Amino acid sequence: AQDGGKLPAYASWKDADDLIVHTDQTLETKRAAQGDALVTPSSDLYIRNNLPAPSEDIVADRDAWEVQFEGFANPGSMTVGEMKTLGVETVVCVLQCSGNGRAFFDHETSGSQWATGAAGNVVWTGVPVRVLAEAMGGAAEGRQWLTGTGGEEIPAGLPPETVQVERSVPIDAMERAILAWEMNGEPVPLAHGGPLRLIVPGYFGVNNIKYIKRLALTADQSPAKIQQTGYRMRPIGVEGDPSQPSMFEMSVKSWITGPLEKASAGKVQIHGVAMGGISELKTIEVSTDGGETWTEARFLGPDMGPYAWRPFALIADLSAGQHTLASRATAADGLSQPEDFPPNERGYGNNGWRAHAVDVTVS
Ligand code: MSS
Repeated sequence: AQDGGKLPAYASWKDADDLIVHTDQTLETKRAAQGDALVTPSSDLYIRNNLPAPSEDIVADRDAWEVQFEGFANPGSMTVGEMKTLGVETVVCVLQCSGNGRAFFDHETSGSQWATGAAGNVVWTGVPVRVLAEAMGGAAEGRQWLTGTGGEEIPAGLPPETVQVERSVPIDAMERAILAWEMNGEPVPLAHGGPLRLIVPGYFGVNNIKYIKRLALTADQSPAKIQQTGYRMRPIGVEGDPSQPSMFEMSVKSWITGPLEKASAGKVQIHGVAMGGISELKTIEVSTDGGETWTEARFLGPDMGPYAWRPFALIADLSAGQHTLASRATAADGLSQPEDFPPNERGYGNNGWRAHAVDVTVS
């Protein structure tokens, strides 16, 4: 990773000082930059592309972007302009890559070494998928999956299913999914999937298809590699296969964003962000002694809904010396972050509190 490296052209409008450039396709938000922000500014939000981003041409006339709808009683195509007349809803949710926290595993993993910064809290506005489904007469018979297809050009000579970004999620997710044309109050930037993006609140990043060109209710999961064998939770050394859990629902998680290295002895404000995953957040605790003892911290600011993150803070009295600061969130469903999350082949899903702890020198 290059600190403050050069931003790729399609993301040149971002704040280079707040980002780590892993590759042209993977930019991470610095942990300190995440701070105690309620909403992640678009200029700081991470990027993860499986394929090169499409050309800016696709956002020249946003309302003309057309999506193919299949698997409904009355299927067909619709433009963004037409969708805007059907309904609108805003949802705040955490966008987080399946591999966020990968860098904290002890075993070697392929893929970008994300620490905490492949995640952000984002405001999305668009039409609910259930409203679109109603307009098209509901689901055709026997449909089990909501399948979205990305609008990237498939490089010539490659069989589409090997590279196409196409993901299926269980059809129930349709109740809260939206097709979004706005992000943080502005048209969705190309880098984040404009002109139109599928948002599945509570689900890992990979399921939130950018520049969506087809939305289908299907009987089976997509045949794409990214669905069949990719993004599967599997033991180290084991190949991906469809019987393994797919990276769908996110888990409860939190991390401290400051202080990260140094603090002055006395009263110190320890802050960070916490998310419930698929469930609402209940409590957040902080430890200043590496998990021996825990104190309940306070959420800062409003609750922006069950899929949003919440900044938190605790004022602690810290003596000079080394302190290991950790945070542990508990969701309304009763689940808490585990001390350690099991290592797995691709380094997915890490929400272990110990791995996310920070060693701070107090003087
Ligand atoms: N979409 C599309 N179309 N393409 C691609 O590549 N990726 C994924 C999602 N979606 C893609 C899509 C992923 S994988 C992620 S994380 C996300 O997206 C990210 O986002 P942004 O906006 O941040 O870049 Mo992992 O689980």
